[in-house]
Amino acid sequence: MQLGIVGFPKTGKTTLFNLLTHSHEATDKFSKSSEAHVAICKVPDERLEKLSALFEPKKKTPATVQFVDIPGVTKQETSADLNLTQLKDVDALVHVVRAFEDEEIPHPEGSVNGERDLASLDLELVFADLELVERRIERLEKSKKRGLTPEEKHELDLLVETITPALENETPLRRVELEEADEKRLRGFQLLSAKPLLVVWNVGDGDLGAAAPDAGSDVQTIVMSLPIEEEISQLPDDEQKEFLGDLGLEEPSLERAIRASYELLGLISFFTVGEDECRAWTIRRGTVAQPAAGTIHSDLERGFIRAEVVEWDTLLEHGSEAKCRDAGLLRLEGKQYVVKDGDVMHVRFNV
Ligand SMILES: Nc1nc2c(ncn2[C@@H]2O[C@H](COP(=O)(O)OP(=O)(O)O)[C@@H](O)[C@H]2O)c(=O)[nH]1
Ligand SMILES: [Mg+2]
Repeated sequence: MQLGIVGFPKTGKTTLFNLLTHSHEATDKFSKSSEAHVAICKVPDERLEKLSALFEPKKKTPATVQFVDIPGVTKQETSADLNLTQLKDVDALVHVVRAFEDEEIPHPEGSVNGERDLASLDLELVFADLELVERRIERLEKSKKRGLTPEEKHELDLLVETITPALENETPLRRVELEEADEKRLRGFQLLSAKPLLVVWNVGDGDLGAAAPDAGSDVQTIVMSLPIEEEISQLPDDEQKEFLGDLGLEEPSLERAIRASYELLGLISFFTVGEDECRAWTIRRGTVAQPAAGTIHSDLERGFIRAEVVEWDTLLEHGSEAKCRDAGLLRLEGKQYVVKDGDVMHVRFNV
């Protein structure tokens, strides 16, 4: 699963990308890089830390997500240049908005105004979608001569009656409520304004307490200062705590942003534990036990018999799976069990 980091030039996208993925791509005051970067980010998870402290495994493996650092959007470009291909392929967007003042770093619009930038990126996404939708409508209209399939008819109605008016009204599609069948129909188009959105509001270091703007109930917003996050990440653990305390923060905002990204993608984690490895596995919320077992290994899915399941904190409290079993707290679940965030699973299988 991939998140695309988007925004105007010099808002801190590459800085954020480097922090998230421990990369060292060049950030720049003046020049503009046109290359996209892709890298993996470990998802911090206190539950995995605590389980690992109990089992002391040889290996500890966190969940990961991928981030793509997409070169900045510039206003002069038409929407066709909005790195569409790169944007289309990501599952969600992280919009880095510049809210920090710094005379040394020019802003393409000549002034710092986060609300304006927030709205104008949304508009770029909407225009790009409108273009795509119009092309699709044209094609379907042409096909009318040969006769449309019922599915094509549904699609045309949806595009003409619901989607086009919303986009013409400058409403991002993530804000439009659709029935599930229609949502599925749209998914194939990978429309940009329909993708889940996280806003990173990059403030000056004195403004950490500032309220983020209301970007709409459909959008999550995290206020942070990237230079401060950089500083935090370079400190040893104990000093980190103290520094965070001084700033009035409970944890690095970066960690909150990663978890928010994971949630944005609709992902949850279940765990496997043991002396060899404690590991977080990623599934979509709502996944049942058999395919969930398949993320560990295809044999486990194919030969699935049942799963022994216990919540991570129950396991921690009782100290071992055996003790949970004795206490009647280890549940036997079948193929159709909907796996929950934080479940520890042991899959019984036979191939
Ligand atoms: N003063 C200040 N400078 C920042 C902040 N965030 C990023 N920068 C600087 O802005 C410049 C552009 O950052 P970069 O991450 O390359 O932006 P991108 O063009 O969006 O990828 C770099 O010189 C960064 O060090 C910030 O919060 N405050
Ligand atoms: Mg960059």
